[in-house]
Formats: sequence, C-alpha cells, structure tokens
Amino acid sequence: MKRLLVTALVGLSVALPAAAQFQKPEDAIKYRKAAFTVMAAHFGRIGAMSAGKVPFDAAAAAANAEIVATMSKLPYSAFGEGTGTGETRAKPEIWTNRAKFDAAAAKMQEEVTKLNVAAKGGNFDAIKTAFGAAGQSCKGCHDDFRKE
Ligand code: ASC
Repeated sequence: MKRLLVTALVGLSVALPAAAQFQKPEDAIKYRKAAFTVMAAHFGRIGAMSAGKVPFDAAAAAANAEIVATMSKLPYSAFGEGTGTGETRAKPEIWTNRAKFDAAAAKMQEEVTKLNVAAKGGNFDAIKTAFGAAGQSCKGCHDDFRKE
C-alpha cells in the first residue's frame, strides 16, 4: 500500500509540469513570471560571482545552479494559447512562431544544465564560461519574444 502511494506520488511529480493546469490566463502569467523571477534571482547570484562582485563560493554556486536548472523546466507549460495578453511582456510571436520559441527555450534549458554540471565541478573558469553561454541563451529569447 505504502509502495503504491509512493509510486503514485512520484508519477504525479513527474507529470505535473507538462500537465500544469491554470484556472485563468492570469494564473498562468503569474506562474511563469514567478518561475522566471526565482530563476533570475539564483542565476544572478552566480553572475555576481562570475563578475567578481562577490567572492567565489563553490558550494553556493552549485546550490544556485541546481535551482536554476530546476526552475528552467517550469515556465513553459504556462505559455498556453490565450495567455498572451494582460500583465505580460510576452510577444505574440511566441504563439505565431512556436517552433522558434520552443527551440529557444530548449537551448536555455541545455545551457543551464551545462552550468549546473560546471557548478558541481567547482571550477570557477568553467562556471564563468557556462554562465556566459547561459546568459546569452536568456538574452536571445528575450530579444525575439519579450517586449521591453
Ligand atoms: C540575468 C537575468 C536575465 C539574463 C539576461 C542575460 O541575470 O535576469 O534575464 O541574465 O539578462 O542577458
């Protein structure tokens, strides 16, 4: 019985992001903005180290990169049809050029996964390089799909 419950819970946790349901478009918008906000906060902490603004701390970099990698998976289930208006800077191109948007999202997820690997390795130069590439992947998507 216990095992059945554990199996069900694990299955649910895997299925949740893809099946995320939102009552209203505003809920989806809030959710994805929250995910990006948390991701950016932790990404920025690695950025501060990369830029020499705060001392390099390998354990902190690794912890932050892990959170970034996890958060990076969350926002995209909240870009459903009908969520392009309201309190959002999302451009209509997200829905008219979905393949390009999805590719940009996948690229970002790939780069933050690399950042996570680098951060676990603890080498400052490798982290800096991976951070730069990840930042470029954020910027690339913003340039095409986010209003100023
Ligand atoms: C950040 C952050 C972003 C990206 C982007 C990179 O730290 O919050 O959205 O980096 O600015 O160009």
